[in-house]
Amino acid sequence: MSKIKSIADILKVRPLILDGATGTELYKRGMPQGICPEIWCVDNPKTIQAVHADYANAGSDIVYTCTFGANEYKLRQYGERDVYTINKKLAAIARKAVKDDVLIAGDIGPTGSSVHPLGAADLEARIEGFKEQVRGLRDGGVDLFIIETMMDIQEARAALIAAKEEAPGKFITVTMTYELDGHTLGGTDPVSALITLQSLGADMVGCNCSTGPQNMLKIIKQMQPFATVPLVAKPNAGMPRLVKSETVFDMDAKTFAQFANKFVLAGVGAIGGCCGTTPEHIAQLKKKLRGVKSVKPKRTSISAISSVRKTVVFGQDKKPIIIGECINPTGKKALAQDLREGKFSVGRTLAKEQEQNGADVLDVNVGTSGIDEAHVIEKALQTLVQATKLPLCIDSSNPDVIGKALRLYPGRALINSISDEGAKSKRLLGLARKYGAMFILLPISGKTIPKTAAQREKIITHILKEAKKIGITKDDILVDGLVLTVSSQPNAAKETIKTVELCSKKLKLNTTVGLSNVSFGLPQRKIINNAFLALLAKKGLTAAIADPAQLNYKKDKLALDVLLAKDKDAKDYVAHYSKYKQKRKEALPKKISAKEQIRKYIIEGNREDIEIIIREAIRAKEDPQGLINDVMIPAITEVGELFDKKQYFLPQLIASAETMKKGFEKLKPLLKKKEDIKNKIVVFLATVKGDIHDIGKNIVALMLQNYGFKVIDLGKDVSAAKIIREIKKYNPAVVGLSALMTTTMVNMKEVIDLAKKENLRCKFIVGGAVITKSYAQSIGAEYAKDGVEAVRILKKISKER
Ligand code: B1M
Repeated sequence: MSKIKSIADILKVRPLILDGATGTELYKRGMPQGICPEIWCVDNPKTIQAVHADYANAGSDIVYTCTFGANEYKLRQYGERDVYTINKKLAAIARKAVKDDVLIAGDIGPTGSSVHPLGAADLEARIEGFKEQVRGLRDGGVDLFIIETMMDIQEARAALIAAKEEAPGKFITVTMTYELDGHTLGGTDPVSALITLQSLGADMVGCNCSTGPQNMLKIIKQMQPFATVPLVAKPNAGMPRLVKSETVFDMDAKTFAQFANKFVLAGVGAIGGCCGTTPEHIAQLKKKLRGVKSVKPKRTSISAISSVRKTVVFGQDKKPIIIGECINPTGKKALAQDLREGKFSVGRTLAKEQEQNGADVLDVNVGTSGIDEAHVIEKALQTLVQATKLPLCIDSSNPDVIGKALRLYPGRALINSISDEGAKSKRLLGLARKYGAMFILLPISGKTIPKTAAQREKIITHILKEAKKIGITKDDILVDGLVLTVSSQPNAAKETIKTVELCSKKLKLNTTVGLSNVSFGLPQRKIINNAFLALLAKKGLTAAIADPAQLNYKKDKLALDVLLAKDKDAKDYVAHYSKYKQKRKEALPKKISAKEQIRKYIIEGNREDIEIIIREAIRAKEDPQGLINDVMIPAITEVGELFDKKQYFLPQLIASAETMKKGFEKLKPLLKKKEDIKNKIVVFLATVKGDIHDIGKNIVALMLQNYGFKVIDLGKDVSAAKIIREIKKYNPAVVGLSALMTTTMVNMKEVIDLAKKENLRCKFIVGGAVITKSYAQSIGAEYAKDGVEAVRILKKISKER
């Protein structure tokens, strides 16, 4: 019996026990601080072997290889490039450390930077990077893979794709790490992460690190109703506490193990410990779980799609899901023109409008003449994953475009559509299976459009059979009811209604329709469309592809729910309509000023259009400095507030910062020199160690330059040692330090203390959002609230010299 079978077999009977923390155990046993743990373990195999063996003896069914940071990005920081060999050796070390009945999991951790389209790192490069690690682990003899502590859903997908492609058939587990607010740093909620990862082929999904068992249990409970795979929990030994600048986790083993049964009842098939846990924690877990049976996932399939930040569940017992149809260049000149120019601004606006108008999912079709569709879909996805929360439906007649989009899309997408077209259908079904996408089944065979529901049934059954052969379930499909035009074919609507009824009642399949076709050629199409939707909804329609702005349905539904006492205390109705006026205003904006547009673009993170609108503002004689001070800085501050309120997450913050930078670069040459001071003193500027915020520092630098000061910008994340080295070299009169975080402001003191120790005579000015005058005084520096004040202080210093 293969080991992979045995994992699945054990899971049917009882929960698996994972290991506990590795890092803390290694430090306890003599690993020095500040080195690369993976390289150290290769050089000191006995220590890591003892850790593995202790966990196995304590009761772990699975131990993790010590390869959490053994990826090319992290190893490179320690000058090591042979990723394959390090992983292979560490896998072999783990294998040797434990008996044969203990499984070895090849551990893959995050690299520390987010992946396109959520971050800057290229997806294919990241997949290749992980593949190197997978090859090493596979050849070193691991039984399964564990992708853990992921913060960016796209990086988790990259690692999962790498493991699936490089080690097909191996059991793969993926665990993400969640903040206390229940989201990953990238803003993904547990259900969306689960839907995305289980459909992409993870055999177990869950969470590790970040929280103690109590909070993690809440996350697992959210996932359980949607899980088709067993869940995994690897919590820390309680919440971290800072004791004398050291992080301590102090939940004792017995208290920790009290949670074991609760986790199992919540669907956990594998449980272990993360930071701060020890072999004793594992031994206590083992004791608690003796004789405990596993709880099977409640379902084997699910009709749900996901984006980075939202899941949409389809079901015949629910109101129809609205798939917004407007991102389609057919008949939309502005969108087609935009796509030809390599832009996606119109698409962004259409996405936002449809979301405001009540769409649940967005259909994305970028097929038009004169473009490379595969290239354009990438641009569209990049914009849409930032601009909207809604999951996407990839709409193209070209399988290459669909393949590219499914690989890149950081969620579970819906494909529009697959019909009976021989080799093409086969290829599309294969893509749906590989990337775990749902798809719309279009009951058309070849070029013939079947007129009757009975003819359509034959095609549906045939495609269904083909799909089933490769492991696709009924729940992965929405059947298109095929809407033809009633003005030319009087029975068309009746046959669609019959098809929908047949699917929902007899075949037990989800359905959708391209609603507006029905009214083609008739006046007041909206009336026909809405009436048709109401008829279809009664027959169990699951979804409708439509322009949400043209639908009364959603509004009628809200009213009906109040009248039929389905909306308790009219909560949904009030929530929707109390915001309604404001929403309409936003949806149909009057022509807004360039200044207001700049603000909007920074808040939206619209990198593509910021330069154009800044050009427009300058043409309208706006003052460049005023644009920075009165529009752009308040806008990015507003972004910070949204981030604070958890309405924005890191990807949105990054997009806004990049937009701000792009706009700032455009304005920079236009800022007028204010005056030339004869005694041009030299000023250093730097953002301190650990802090990468540099927008404010760059603005201060520009202001100082415009007043004639000679500025040497040392950059961001600059260590105290480097600043001191540079001071010694260039002897500046003033050193300006910037810090934006409470955690990094303390590093200003380090620089000033070091300068004093070295008897350096320069003066210090400090600034940044978290800095106060009293803090500046307490560390022996002058405080500047902003660039203007920095100029004033420097003028004073110049005069004194
Ligand atoms: Co982040 N960030 N960020 N961020 N970010 C803040 C600072 C934060 C307040 C957001 C929030 O939670 N509300 C918060 C810090 C919380 C705290 O400690 N109090 C925060 C966090 C937590 C983080 C991360 C940890 C997020 C994460 O990963 N979980 C991460 C940190 C990474 C790191 O540094 N190690 C992070 C990352 C980022 C981005 C990379 C996405 C991006 C920075 C891009 C870049 O700078 N290249 C970013 C941004 C844009 C912000 C906000 C939204 C805006 C900062 C900004 O540019 N403001 C910010 C929220 C906020 O401040 N409201 C936030 C506009 C700028 C003109 O103002 O820099 O204050 P400011 O500069 C002013 C004055 O302060 C002064 O003059 C400038 C002009 O008026 N000034 C000086 C500044 N330096 C001076 C020096 C002087 C004199 C005056 O003399 C030398």
